[in-house]
Amino acid sequence: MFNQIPVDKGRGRRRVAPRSARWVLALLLIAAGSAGAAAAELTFDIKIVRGRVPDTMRLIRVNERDVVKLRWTSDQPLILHLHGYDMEKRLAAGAVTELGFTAYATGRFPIHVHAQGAAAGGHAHEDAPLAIIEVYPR
Ligand SMILES: [Cu+2]
Repeated sequence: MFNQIPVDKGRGRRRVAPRSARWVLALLLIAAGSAGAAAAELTFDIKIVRGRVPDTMRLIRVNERDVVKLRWTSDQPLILHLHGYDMEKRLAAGAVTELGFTAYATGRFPIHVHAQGAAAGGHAHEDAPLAIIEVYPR
C-alpha cells in the first residue's frame, strides 16, 4: 500500500506527505479508540484458607469498565467487604460465592474480612486487607 504513494515526484511531494501523515494519524486514532472501548470480562478464582489468600492472588488488577467476577471459596464462614464499591458478601465454608461488579470507579480498593457474627455497625479494620483490587483508568 505504501509503495503506491508518490513520495518523490517533485511538486507532489509537499502535498502528499501531509496527507499520508493525516491518514496515519486517523488510523492510529481508530486503533486507539477501539482498543480503549473494549472492556474485558474477567473471572478470578480466589481461595481463602484460614482467613488468608495466597500471595499471588492478593493483588487483583483490572481496567476501568471491566466486568469483574470474583469467585471465592473459604474453609470457614466469613463476610467479605469490598471497600469503595461498598459490597458485602457472606461466604459459607466450602461453597463458591461470586462477587461480581463492573469496575466503574478507578483506584485501589481493599477487601477486608468481617468476622461472622460480629455486631452490626462494628466496623474496625485493624487487620491487613485480605486482598486489594486495583482499577486502572482506560
Ligand atoms: Cu469493611
